[in-house]
Amino acid sequence: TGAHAEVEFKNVTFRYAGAEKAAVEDISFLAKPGETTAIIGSTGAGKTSLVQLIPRFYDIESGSILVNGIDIREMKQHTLREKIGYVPQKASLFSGTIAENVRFGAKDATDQEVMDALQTAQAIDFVNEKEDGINTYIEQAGSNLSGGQKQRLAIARALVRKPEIYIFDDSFSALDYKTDAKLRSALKEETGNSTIILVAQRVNTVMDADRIIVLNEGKLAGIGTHEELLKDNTIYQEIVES
Ligand code: DUT
Ligand code: MG
Repeated sequence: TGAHAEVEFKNVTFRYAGAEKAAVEDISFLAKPGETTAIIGSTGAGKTSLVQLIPRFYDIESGSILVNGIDIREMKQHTLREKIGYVPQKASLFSGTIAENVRFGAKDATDQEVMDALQTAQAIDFVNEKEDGINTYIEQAGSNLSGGQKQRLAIARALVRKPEIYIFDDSFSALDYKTDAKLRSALKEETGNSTIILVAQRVNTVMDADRIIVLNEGKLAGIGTHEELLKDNTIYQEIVES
């Protein structure tokens, strides 16, 4: 039910201007609505580069990226980006209240919608502990918040937009294991038929994903569930053991 967006990569290769080596090389996969597609790989593997191709921050060199079967190069940028809730690896908050920061994702969101997004993002408890709640002022773009608190506000900012596609680039890395698990389970419950694309470096964060894409030096080293990859993917096994 509702709007949904399937994301398909078909033999996608991407190179930064002037770079000798492709950052993303011949990648194909399908991310389905209502499911979580995780991307794991060591630092520099190309995870951020790959997900930034979806909102078309960069154009690819060859292959194609399709959203609901339509090549994103044939879509209006506005139409494409409206579908996407992108939480960048370095979440940036601005000096202003918590509510203003969350509402940055959707200007006309009501206080209740802001609260609901904070609830799903597992941020409501620390926000409520503050005297001014969602009207608490964020100093100097976040100097009075922890890294994990900032990440959760950035996640709430994406949630309040109710996009068809969520992209979380390492957005759980500063969270403890318990909060990480609670957040992922709340996301599953609250995001309905949206497509979730989740980048991570630790196995715990990707274990329950419907499919895990293993990236290694820009190339696809495997796709499967945790159990499947654990059985026969040496790169994944190395990540698990590290
Ligand atoms: N790269 C550039 N220019 C950029 C960004 C990255 O040349 O503006 C290179 C560095 C690296 C490759 O692209 O060799 C992939 O980088 P990316 O940031 O995509 O890797 P990651 O998997 O997201 O690494 P991390 O886990 O450290 O975020
Ligand atoms: Mg990255």
